[in-house]
Amino acid sequence: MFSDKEEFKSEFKAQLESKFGKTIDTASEFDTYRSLGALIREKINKDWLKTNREYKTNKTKQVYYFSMEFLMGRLLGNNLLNLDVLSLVEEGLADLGLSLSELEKKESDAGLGNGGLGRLAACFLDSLASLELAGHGYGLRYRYGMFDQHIIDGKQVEFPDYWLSKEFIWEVRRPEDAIEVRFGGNVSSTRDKDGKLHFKYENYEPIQAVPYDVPVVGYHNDTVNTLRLWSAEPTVEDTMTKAERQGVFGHFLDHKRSLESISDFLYPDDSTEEGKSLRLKQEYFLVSSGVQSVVRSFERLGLPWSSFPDKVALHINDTHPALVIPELMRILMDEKGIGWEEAWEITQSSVSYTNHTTLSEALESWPVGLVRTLLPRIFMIIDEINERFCQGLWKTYPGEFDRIADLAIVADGQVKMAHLSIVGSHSINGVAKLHTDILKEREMKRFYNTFPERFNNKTNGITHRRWLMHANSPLTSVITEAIGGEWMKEPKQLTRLLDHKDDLAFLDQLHEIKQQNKMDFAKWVKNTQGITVDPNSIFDVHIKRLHGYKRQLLNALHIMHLYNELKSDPTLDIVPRTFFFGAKAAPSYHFAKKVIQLINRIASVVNNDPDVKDYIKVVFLPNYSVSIAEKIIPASNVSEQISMATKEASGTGNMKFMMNGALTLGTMDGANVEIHDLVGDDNIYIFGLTSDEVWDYYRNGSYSSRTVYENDERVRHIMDELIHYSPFSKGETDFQEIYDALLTYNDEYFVLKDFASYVLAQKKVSQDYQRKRQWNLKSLVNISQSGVFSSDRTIQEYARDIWDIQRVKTLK
Ligand code: NBG
Repeated sequence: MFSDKEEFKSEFKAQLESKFGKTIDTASEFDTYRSLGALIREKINKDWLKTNREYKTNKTKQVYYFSMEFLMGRLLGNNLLNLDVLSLVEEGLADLGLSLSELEKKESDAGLGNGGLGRLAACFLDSLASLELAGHGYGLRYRYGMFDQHIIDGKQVEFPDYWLSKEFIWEVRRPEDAIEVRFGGNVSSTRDKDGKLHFKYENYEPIQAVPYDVPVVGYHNDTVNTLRLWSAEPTVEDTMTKAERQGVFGHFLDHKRSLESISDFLYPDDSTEEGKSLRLKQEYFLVSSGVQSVVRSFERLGLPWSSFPDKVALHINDTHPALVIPELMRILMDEKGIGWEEAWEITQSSVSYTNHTTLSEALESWPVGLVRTLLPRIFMIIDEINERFCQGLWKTYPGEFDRIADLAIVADGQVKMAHLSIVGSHSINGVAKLHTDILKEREMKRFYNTFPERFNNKTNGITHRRWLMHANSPLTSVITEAIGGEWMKEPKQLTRLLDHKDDLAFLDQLHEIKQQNKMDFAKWVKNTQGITVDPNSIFDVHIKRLHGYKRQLLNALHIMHLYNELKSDPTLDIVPRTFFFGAKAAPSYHFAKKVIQLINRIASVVNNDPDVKDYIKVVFLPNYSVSIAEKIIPASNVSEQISMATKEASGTGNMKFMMNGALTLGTMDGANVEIHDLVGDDNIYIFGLTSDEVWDYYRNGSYSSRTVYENDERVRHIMDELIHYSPFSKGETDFQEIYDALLTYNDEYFVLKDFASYVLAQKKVSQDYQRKRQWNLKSLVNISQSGVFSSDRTIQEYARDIWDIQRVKTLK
């Protein structure tokens, strides 16, 4: 790429002059960032071309990962790392008086996702390219990403995130590959002389899908895959006819705006389905442009249709892109003249589906009327899939009306997207062992009994390149000094760190790195929030979307309890702690916003009370994002993973913390169960109801939060503080809603039930933290076991079991 630092420097300066007409002295930071980006892009382009050529020449099977979300974060640093020029560039820039980390900040944090699901998609892309696998992402190029969160008067206020206002240097617009997507209209049918039905789609509204391609660079190989993001634009013909017909330019502008709105906003909600027709439009827009473009590429190979599944895998990330199934059927039948049975065989063998949640409110279903109006031909196909599926069931289970009604894709006036996804794909996977078991034994039991061979588990993972090597380079160096560098390509080798468990000097080094990371983070908190935090206190971190089941509230109530304890006994011996929170609430999720308000209220009380402020501190970090995660995780001691058991499908934050040496305080939920299995009881803090206990309570309906309130004086105290006069309520009714959710409505997420065991677990954390050496050993055990959670392992499993693809070596 660059033979040495000097070559980089001269190419960089030349770039700055030729592209931007600037010199180092006259360029703004943004100019320097752009020209560095442009230079790196030029280098990437060569490998990008080569990779694509190679895939074409060898007719390599391609995976297309369809996802409504890709939470990419910033790309510059990671690209430099993967290209093996990170330190060279860093040093070269330093020679020129520039700081790479400052330039990195100039890049917008691409927030095209809500949380775990979108970040998983981003980690998967990194692993696909790094493992030399031909896998690409298909998503939407939202003009506005995840909203920008501000805290004003202690409450969340949302601002639009216009991330494209700064040029996104990595994307390439490809108008030559644009695709027409059609909405509305009607379908007529005619029979030919052989009696075969032909469908004609008429009076539809056409919209152009224009792809913007983003290169995805593999780690120290020459593979560059593609993230293709589609943007909605009016078609030229449509624009002309509308403008002519209406004769009014103003109308045309309205029309243009309404078409473009399809790719305007990311829906900022990962838990409830808002049932908006715009969202359905977005989903079909992604699916139709994506599948059409995949079919186009396949046709260029000149192979028979029957080999489509040998060359193409279409993966749907949750049910949002489930319309891939009827869309592929439509193209194969209506455009390519293939009969139903063959088209179905091709579709089912190509499509696979990942389920990411069992929360019933997140299961997508669309009113039949809406689907029929917006996508008339697609609806006909879904209806036929449903008919045929139900007839098949009737043969296997004659007379079992209930079972068939339960499994149907179209029922009660709704199209059930999970059912469509299961019926139309050859593989259905959950994202952690417990989650997959819950799918098989409970949520999707009847489907599992019908198609047991389709169900499988793929425990999530995270890319260790971004989350350890890039986010925590001091730790990376120390690990490499101790065990050599093979772990970077083969993260399971991290287990070799266990050979150093008795090496006191090594344990001290781990400690020093953590301390330094904490100091750096404390500085950042001071600069950005104006809050002074003590790096010697325990950094206890709860970062994730705000949702009832994730129980930020349990953490908050515990802090109120600590405060009460300290106030009643100022001599209490307590290990100083800083509680950090980062969380966005969906704008329409009222309760979640109340919890944010409560956390901010607690922060203002605790941080300003001279009796307690040296012992506990609470920091709410506004606008939590991938970039903030990269800063705080390496500085964390305690990782809060305290969802109510059965509710968190996997969690992936838990894996990032563990890999950076933080200890998990968590319930036996999601992938925490697997973390616990790996590190053992001594190296994790488990508390709370287990999933079986939760099911038991559900079954016998015997949970009463009121009883907990009556029997636990601590709980009573806190609850009363929420609504009666106290420093937290300030005599207002702000938190009545929280009180009611917990007591009047019997505490849906068992917060009060798990309170006592959470307090105990937190005590144990404090005690153990004081024994520095043991704590560092626990930290080491966590790092050593984290290799399993590299997304490389996850992607290898998908490649082998679901997609049936092999490594391709990109030729030099
Ligand atoms: C989320 C789950 C997480 C899981 C991620 C990635 C959705 C719908 N689900 O537990 O809540 O880690 O998916 O699989 O966003």
